[in-house]
Amino acid sequence: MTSKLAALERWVNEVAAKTRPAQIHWCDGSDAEYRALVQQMLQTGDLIELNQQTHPGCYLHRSNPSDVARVEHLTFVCTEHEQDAGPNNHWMAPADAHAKIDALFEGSMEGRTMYVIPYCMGPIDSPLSRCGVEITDSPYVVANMRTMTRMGAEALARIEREGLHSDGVFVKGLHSIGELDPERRFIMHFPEELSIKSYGSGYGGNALLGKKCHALRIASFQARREGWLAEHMLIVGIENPQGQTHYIAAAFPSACGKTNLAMLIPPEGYRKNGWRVWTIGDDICWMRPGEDGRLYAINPEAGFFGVAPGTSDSSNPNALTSISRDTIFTNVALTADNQPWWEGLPGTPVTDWQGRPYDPANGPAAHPNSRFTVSAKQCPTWSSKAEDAQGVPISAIVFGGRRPSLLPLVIQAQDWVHGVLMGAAMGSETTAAATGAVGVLRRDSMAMKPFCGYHYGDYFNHWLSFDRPGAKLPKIFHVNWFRKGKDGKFLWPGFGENLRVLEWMIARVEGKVRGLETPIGTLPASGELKLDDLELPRETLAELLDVDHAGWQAELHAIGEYLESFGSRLPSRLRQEQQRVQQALQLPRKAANA
Ligand code: GTP
Ligand code: SPV
Ligand code: MN
Repeated sequence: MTSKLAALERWVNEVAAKTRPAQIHWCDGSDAEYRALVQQMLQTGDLIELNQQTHPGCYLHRSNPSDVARVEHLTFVCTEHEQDAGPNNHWMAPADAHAKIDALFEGSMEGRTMYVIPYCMGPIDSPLSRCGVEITDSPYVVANMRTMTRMGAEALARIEREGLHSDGVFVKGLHSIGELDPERRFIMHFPEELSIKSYGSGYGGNALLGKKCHALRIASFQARREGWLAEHMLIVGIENPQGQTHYIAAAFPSACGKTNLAMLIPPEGYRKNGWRVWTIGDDICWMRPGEDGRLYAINPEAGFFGVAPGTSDSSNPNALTSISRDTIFTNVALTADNQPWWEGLPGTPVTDWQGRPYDPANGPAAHPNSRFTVSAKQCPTWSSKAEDAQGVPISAIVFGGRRPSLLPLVIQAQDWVHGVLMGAAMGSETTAAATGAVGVLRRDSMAMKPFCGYHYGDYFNHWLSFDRPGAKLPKIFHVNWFRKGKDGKFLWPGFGENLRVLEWMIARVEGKVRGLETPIGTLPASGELKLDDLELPRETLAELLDVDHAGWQAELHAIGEYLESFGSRLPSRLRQEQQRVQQALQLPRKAANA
């Protein structure tokens, strides 16, 4: 198979001339193709068969130990003008970037197969979806892209249809694992050309180009031009006992709880009363205003590339059920009978993620950023609305991060502008999802620090622009599941219990509870959070909902300094909002939460 689309055919030929593969394979996305790829990877050792009795269709991939996470310091946004990439991105001039990475691609596929992967991000028939083609020399990437996107013949047909009768564009992504040498590794984005070049890594977001590279960095750039939003958000549907469903989109930084919230299982009392939770997406959300003024969202992905450690029957049974068959595991440990294992599961590891006999002296058995790749359809709470071409209407947008102190369990923004400030001000402790130090507090506006494909100042402005006549915007909230007590333990039980907080948000959206107004936003008033059957001491709740004025004054000051780092592109409306909250904090305190 080749393509009817001359532009695609030409690009594939150009890449082949440079990389000189032994052969070219156009991926059709069929089962037969997947089976053949798996067989081949079992032979080369790229995949290891897991216990087929307990885990049918499951395989383990061990990546190079120097290639286990995204590499932000090697990730570049290459716009014509440096200013357009912003201080939030590493920048290189497009000509220099092309020259640098093209030199690496020279002959890089010699002796290998070059795979051409047409894919669609979002339902094939959705006007919100966008297509791309990834060229790669990694069969592991092909197998993962097949699960994570709508890949193959149908996507190619859409690309050809769009290309033939308009100036329909597809995103061009070129990837080679190269030598897997960290010294010869770059992830380059050319948003103005709608193209990506990635060399030297075979891992997750560095290599599955449909995910962070396309669906966030390139898409955020496209979205700004076209009037929509591409966000690092889960999408979840909360159905109340009356059968009404509210859809919530939530932005948490990497490894801060998106997959878990998207697959939440209600506490027992809620289940008995008829509450249900529906999963639409766990990582990426594309939203645009519909004719009725509401924001409609799709999940551009078709699968989950989820964090394995911590996934257990008590934290996330839906994920555990999803990954009991037909799953690719990356960098997990093994038990004596060849089952996948990670910290948080029962049982005992005997082989660590690098294939060595397990020895606690070498650190955790599973890599902290070990992952599973699984089709979303295998999730017991997968919503049929996830395939809806129009998307789902969003009632609430939630921001949140790992904040051991200060940030209360939940706050509601007083309006859209205040909500944009809350998102812009987000901070979180870093995690193992990217290389570098873990547990360091950094600002991560809208959880997009590693993923916004343009200047954050312009991005904040784009967010503000949705507040216009006729818009029926979602309410905006900020949550913190990670507040710690003096003993260093989490104060809030989290996971399924988070539904209690979502219920309060929905009550606010529906105007059913009054809340308690404070200078930093609206918090649950006494008795509004339903805590039945939860043994949460009164003092703990008080601590979770406390507003420490002195601490917040310092926080607002730090937020102000952070915003100034975006210089003249910082919308003045956002600066004014920061000043408004800062001044509100200086007024004498109103009556405290009784
Ligand atoms: P990416 O896929 O990297 O974008 O991560 P994610 O945001 O989907 O994070 P995920 O849901 O995989 O959670 C990451 C880690 O946070 C896991 O170790 C979870 O156990 C932990 N976690 C998730 N939700 C909660 C919560 O409500 N409370 C606490 N304490 N930990 C949580
Ligand atoms: C993240 O780091 O936010 C992930 C994993 O979802 S990766 O696909 O590697 O970006
Ligand atoms: Mn993510």
